Amino acid sequence: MALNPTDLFDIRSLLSEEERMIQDSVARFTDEKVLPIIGDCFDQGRFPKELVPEIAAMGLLGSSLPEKYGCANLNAVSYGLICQELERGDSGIRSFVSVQSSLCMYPIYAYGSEEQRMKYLPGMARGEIIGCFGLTEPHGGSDPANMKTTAKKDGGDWVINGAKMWITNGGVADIAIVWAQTDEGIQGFIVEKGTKGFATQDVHKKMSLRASVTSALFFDSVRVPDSQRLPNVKGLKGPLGCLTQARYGITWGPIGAAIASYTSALEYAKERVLFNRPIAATQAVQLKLADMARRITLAQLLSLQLGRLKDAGTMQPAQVSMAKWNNCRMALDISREARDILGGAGITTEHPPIRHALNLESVITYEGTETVHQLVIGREVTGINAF
Ligand code: TGC
Ligand code: FAD
Repeated sequence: MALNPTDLFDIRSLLSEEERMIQDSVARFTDEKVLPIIGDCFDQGRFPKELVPEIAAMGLLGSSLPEKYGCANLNAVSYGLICQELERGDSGIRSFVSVQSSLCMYPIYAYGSEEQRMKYLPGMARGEIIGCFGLTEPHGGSDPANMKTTAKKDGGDWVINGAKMWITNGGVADIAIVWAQTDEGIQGFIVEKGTKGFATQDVHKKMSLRASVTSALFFDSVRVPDSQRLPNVKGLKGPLGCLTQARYGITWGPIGAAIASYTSALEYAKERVLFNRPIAATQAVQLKLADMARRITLAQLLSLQLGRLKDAGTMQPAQVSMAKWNNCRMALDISREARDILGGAGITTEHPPIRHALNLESVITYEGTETVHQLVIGREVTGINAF
């Protein structure tokens, strides 16, 4: 029996019935709702906000959190499959879900008070409250310990000053999770849209993640009550703990982008006839396609094992770094190579590879650049910090 070209090792057989069902329903959503519009959204630089209610209704926001907060309580592998199928559509759609789930709902759940959880999480699960996560600052995102944004205690309030840069969802968000330096170390604050002194400005001229909103956030003596501070974490481990959640999902997402690019190149190569034969019949093109299939298979196995470790409660941040590095690099290389197989046709958004390749330039940079993750692995294996 012929093997499935996008699942050569029958990795689907390693999934539970429920995991397969979730993957299929998100795949259907991507095929029916995302793919028909996403090329135009990318061309127009438009985030398709109209998809948010359906994404929420499917239980994809905060999907790993408990039902008590209106969430689906799914396991880590299911969250990974959700990311994979959404990013088969576009990295921007997966980014929206990653930020809402892992970077905004997760810190409220993990570090927030019960009042904060009840106030925000059910509305966020319904997609009625959109969040953004402000960690990166204009002077350098790789070294967040060196943050300049401050929060000073003033009576029962906190006064926040500073700026954040490259913030996904910033301009469409109703709340921002903002990380600021305090006298007691880095702490997180929930700042609501409309709070005096809080402004956002969208980034334009992007050549990547064009179907996603990216913004700068400005804080000019923004006053918030202590009840908006996340009470249960202090120090860099707070935001880094959120990044571990989001990076985990990002190990899966690019597999979807790679599958979309590889499938597009495979179909094209079988139909494109040059020198009296389809280019798929040439050794040069077969080598490229075989290499794509090999790298996708390895990435699938890496993320699935990572998910099983996460579900077992034993996943380590360095393992996430290795998978984020490997899978982003794999997807970026494959989407560029797929673009090449399409020749001139590959340069327009009529075909997905160039859109994915451009998006993946962001995905390989955000949530820790490739170099940052390589240095995390270097530190893990040598015991020497080289940052
Ligand atoms: P370091 O000394 O290593 O650690 C400080 C404290 O944090 C703990 N820790 C972690 N905790 C959880 N998860 C992790 N991955 C952790 N890594 C470290 C660590 O144990 C320590 O705790 P404690 O209790 O001892 O204080 O910190 P460092 O300053 O040496 O930094 C290390 C480095 C470079 C790896 C870190 O700064 C880093 O990861 N930099 C990259 C920053 C980054 O990834 N920014 C992403 C911003 S958000 C984003 O891009 C969203 S895009 C989303 C989308 O649109 O989809
Ligand atoms: P820098 O940190 O200035 O890095 C520049 C270069 O230096 C990189 O090549 C890096 O690998 C290299 N480098 C860094 N350290 C070392 C070292 N020790 N040795 C050798 N080389 C090194 N941030 C948020 O907080 N929230 C968001 O929602 C968010 N969304 C984003 C969306 C998009 C589309 C993009 C592009 C970024 C987003 N980011 C977000 C920011 C992202 O996390 C940062 O861009 C990233 O962490 C890198 O920071 P930087 O851009 O300042 O680059």
